[in-house]
Amino acid sequence: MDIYFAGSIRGGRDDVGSYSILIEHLKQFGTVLTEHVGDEQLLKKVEDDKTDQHIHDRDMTWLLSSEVFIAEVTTPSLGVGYEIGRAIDANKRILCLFKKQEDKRLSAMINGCKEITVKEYDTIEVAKLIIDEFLNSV
Ligand code: 6IA
Repeated sequence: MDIYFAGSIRGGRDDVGSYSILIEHLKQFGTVLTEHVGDEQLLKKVEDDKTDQHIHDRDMTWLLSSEVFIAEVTTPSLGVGYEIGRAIDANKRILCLFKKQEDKRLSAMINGCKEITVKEYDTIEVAKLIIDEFLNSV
């Protein structure tokens, strides 16, 4: 199974540790096409040879070819929001994971969209269980 995992990059890397753990967990179900999202060094790696257009077009090819789309949406990201919209258009199965916090609420445009399975989690172990349940039902 090809899995597209989305998480904030230029939107902020506060949750990169969670992305990395979730990507490792996802690997038992198939191929994660976007492993770089969990790379703590990504922003230090200057992708000099790659223009933003190259990144966009490459990611869209991966997204459209994937079987499931999973996003960690706690850190708001324009790119992740855009990818979710494209995944809906492409009729992908979509899971969005949001870490419960007192001072933050998920966008109504994600939380209120019936094409998306939105799940809140408190610990990373709970997030893994949510993923297991979602992927076992695909
Ligand atoms: O707006 P954001 O940068 O937060 O968008 C993050 C989302 O867009 C991720 O889910 C990725 O799938 C995709 N994305 C954005 N930038 C990149 C990237 N390099 N490489 C791969 N996917 C990306 C950006 C250049 C990097 C050196 C900063």
